[in-house]
Parts: sequence; C-alpha cells; structure tokens
Amino acid sequence: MRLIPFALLILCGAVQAAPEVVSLDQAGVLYEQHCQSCHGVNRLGGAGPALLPESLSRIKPDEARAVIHNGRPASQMAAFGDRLSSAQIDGLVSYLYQPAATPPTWSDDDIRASHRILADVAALQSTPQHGADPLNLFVVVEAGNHHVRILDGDRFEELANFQSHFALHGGPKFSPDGRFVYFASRDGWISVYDLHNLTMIAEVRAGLNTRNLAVSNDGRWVLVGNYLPGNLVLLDARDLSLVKHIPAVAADGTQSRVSAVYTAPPRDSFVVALKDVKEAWELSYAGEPDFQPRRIEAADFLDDFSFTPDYRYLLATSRKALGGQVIDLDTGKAVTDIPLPGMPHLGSGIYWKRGGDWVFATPNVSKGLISVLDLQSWKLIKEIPTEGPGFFMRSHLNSPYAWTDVFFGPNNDAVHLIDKQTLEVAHTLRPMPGKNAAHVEFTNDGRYALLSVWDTDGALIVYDAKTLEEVKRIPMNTPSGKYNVGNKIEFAEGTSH
Ligand code: DHE
Repeated sequence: MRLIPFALLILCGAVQAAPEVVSLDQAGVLYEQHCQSCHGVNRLGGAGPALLPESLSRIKPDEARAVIHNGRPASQMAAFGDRLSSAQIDGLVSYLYQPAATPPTWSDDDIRASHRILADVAALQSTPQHGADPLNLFVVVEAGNHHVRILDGDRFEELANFQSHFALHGGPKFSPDGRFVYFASRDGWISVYDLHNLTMIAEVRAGLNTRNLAVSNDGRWVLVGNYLPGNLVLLDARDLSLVKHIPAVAADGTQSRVSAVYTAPPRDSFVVALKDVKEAWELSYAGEPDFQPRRIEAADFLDDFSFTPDYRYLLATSRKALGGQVIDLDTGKAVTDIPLPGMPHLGSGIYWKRGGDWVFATPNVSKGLISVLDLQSWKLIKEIPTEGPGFFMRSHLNSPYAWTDVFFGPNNDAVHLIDKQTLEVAHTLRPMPGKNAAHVEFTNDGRYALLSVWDTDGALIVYDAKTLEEVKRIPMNTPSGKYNVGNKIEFAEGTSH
C-alpha cells in the first residue's frame, strides 16, 4: 500500500472541505496565511508588489486568478493551484480588488526606512569602465521577467543584465551627463544605477503607487509623482535620500493624484500634471529652490502631456474638449482646445520639421489613426489611418520616417513608418507575424532603429533605419521600452521626454 503523507492528507482535506463560495472575510484570512509574508500587511507590498485596486489596475481579475493558480515565471511568485481550491482563488481575487479598510499611508518615516545605499559612489570610477560609447548605450526594460539589460548601441551586445523592481513603468530618466539612470516601479520603488560602473547605487520606496519620475537638468533632484498617496516626493539625485514630500492639493484644498511629472530643461523647472483637479504645476529648480508650486489653471483635468520644442506650451489631454488643450507656460493661461477624435495619447506624441514648420503627431489609443497638428496654428493638418489604435511613436532627426505601432486589435503585429513630409504610410513592417510589435528607439546617430516584440517569446529587433533590413534579433521576454542615453540626455527630436 502506498503511504500518503499526513500533511498532504490535511492539504487535500482542506481543498475538499473548501466552501463553494469564499467570503471576503475568509479570503482575508487566506491572504494572511498565504500572501502576507511577501505582499505585506494591509496588502501594501513587501518582497512582492502591493496588492490594492490602485496598484492592480493594469491586471485584469482573470490574469490575477491565473497568476495565483500558476505562479509567475521568472519571479518569486509561487503557484498556489495545488494548495487552494478554485473557490478560494476566486475569493482571494475578489478580496485583492477591494479598497483597503483604512486608506493606505506612506509617510516620510516609511520612505526613510526603505532607503538603501547599495554602493559607495565616491569609491567607484568616474569614467566608463565598459569600453562602449557611453552616449550610445541602450537601457532596455525586459518587462516579462522584470529585468533590465544594458546594451552597447554600436555592437548590440549585452553589457549587463540585472533584476529590477516589480513592474517598472515609464521611461527611465538620466543624469545630464548620462552616467546615472533612474527607474520607477509601479509600486513606488525608485532606483539609481551607475552606467559607468554597471552597478546599482541606491533605492528607496517613494510611494505605494507611483506614476513616473523626472530628473532636474542640473542633475541635483529627482521628483517622483505618485497616485498613492497623492503627492510629489523630492529626492536627492546623488543617493535618493528624501528631501521632502509635497502633497498634491489644489488651491481649493481638493486632494489629487499626480498624472505625470517632467523636467523642462530650458525653464529649469519640473512641470506636473494633476489627475483630479484642473491645475498644472511648475516647480522651479533654479538656484536654491524652495519647490513651491506655481499653479496654472487648466481648462480640464490633465492625464498626460507633451511640450512644444521650445518648452513654452503644454499639449495636454482634455476629456472635456474630446482631445487636447494647449497651455501657455509663460502666461499661465489655457490657449485653446484641440478637438481630436478618439483618445489621443499626447504623452507619446513627437514633433518634427515639415518644410520649415514644426508639426506634432500623436498616436490614439482608441482609434486607428495618427493626428498631425500644426504647432503654429494648433490646427489639425491630417488624420493618417492606421491598422488599429497605437501606443508609441518615435523618430530621429536623421530619419525620414516616424515609426508608430498598432498596439491594440488583431493587427497589433504591424508597425507603420510614416513619411514625415508627405504624411503617408510609406512602409508597414510585421517583424514577427501574430506577435505584438511596439516601441521603437533609435541609436544616437539615427542609423539603426530598435523595435520590441512584446511576447514571452519576444525579441528586440535591430533594423537599419534606411534600408529597413533586419540587422540583429535578440530574444527577450516582453522587452517593453528601450532608451538611448545620448538621445535622452540631448532631449533629441523624435524621442520621448
Ligand atoms: Fe504607460 C510611459 C501613463 C499604461 C508602457 N505611461 C508612460 C508615461 C505615462 C504613462 C504618464 C510617461 C512617463 C515617463 O516616461 O516618465 N501608461 C500610462 C497610463 O495612464 C496607462 C494608459 C494606464 C496605466 O496603467 O497607468 C499606461 N503603459 C501602460 C501600459 O499598459 C504599458 C503598455 C505596459 C506597462 O509597462 O505597463 C505602458 N508607458 C509604457 C512605456 C512608457 C510609458 C514603455 C515609456 C515610453 C517612452 O518611450 O518613454
């Protein structure tokens, strides 16, 4: 007779005895037993990410169910399908999407307690130690396994590959000399990595649910924008130590989340979009700054925005105007609405010179079109039809094309190359048929374009940007974004800010 271990009998018993429907209270107990040691008391995160509706908004309940059942490959998340019944997993999923009983808080003390110095910068070399061109490195976020790879942008060889915090989001940002790169994860962890020495310097948890970060043009400050708690967190760029937090509260006292924060180099300031109140903020970092926000009244809520090339105007989304609003940062006045169809993704828009004039093009996350605006008159010049809604756009001063993806829908394996002068689709590439192709970044000289295939068995594909020949294919697990150091620190035309 085969002996069944006692523990297994108990476990089987537990599974069989589990009720058909698990209440939220019962699920809370299951959370404490199975999840809390990694995901933290009150679901605020620990070794694993925070599990609150605010931080799970990107994950659909079905996916959460599958992750609990099967685990998440290349992560610490174990499979619980052999320990929990379907009803228990369903109960847990419902529980995770419930708001916290007491609103989660993250104080200055919490931030300071999370701060870790991982290397002594003073003891490191102050010149690049890797032999590659420091201005042509690529930082590639491999979202599928929460890793970052550093690539030599001349040879497309890997210089480093390291684990990141869970779910990095938004573009990493760089110190003005390109030596340091700053990452933000959705669950609030900010890290700084030294590209000269290929080593992590410091990390800190600045919030519970973070939007993005910006680095000042003098390299002294890092400003983090948070959804949860709704605030800005100012860090010393050298080691990420906390300087102060600034609550995102409107002039009338209404509390807001922060949609996004960017640096505006010619203005020596950070510009901040607020999500729940009709204000944009500008915080100067010139001289000895006090970081008091200058409040600019917006015509509508701001989800995200782009700048004009001179950084005088904001092109921001406006739900009310069904498109965009233009805000003059000098006068602090809303200039005009730009009615645009669908849901333009202005934060991903790029500008270039067409003839002698600046134009701005934005993808659209709900309609298959690219809107092109005249930046002098704010008029819509053209709607370029695409094979489906898109997320990202990229170009380079030396490229005749703007590359844009078809992120959503059945044609998400396609990438369109739009002729920047005729505004026609000149080429459509399908790098890996059937697999989502998205997000492009050019080498510093614009000779090569690096494109992602967002799939577990995905790849980073290097194209000759002129001949459109494939030069190299590096297998990767969902490489989401890639960022060229030179393009980023020059705030080059055609890349994201
Ligand atoms: Fe992003 C950048 C907001 C969903 C991948 N995304 C940004 C930025 C903002 C933003 C404000 C600019 C920050 C920066 O670079 O400093 N993103 C939002 C949303 O509001 C939205 C629609 C919903 C949300 O969940 O927050 C959203 N974003 C996504 C995704 O689902 C994507 C595709 C996958 C993911 O990683 O979550 C995604 N977002 C990205 C990427 C960038 C980004 C790769 C950087 C683009 C760049 O080239 O700079």
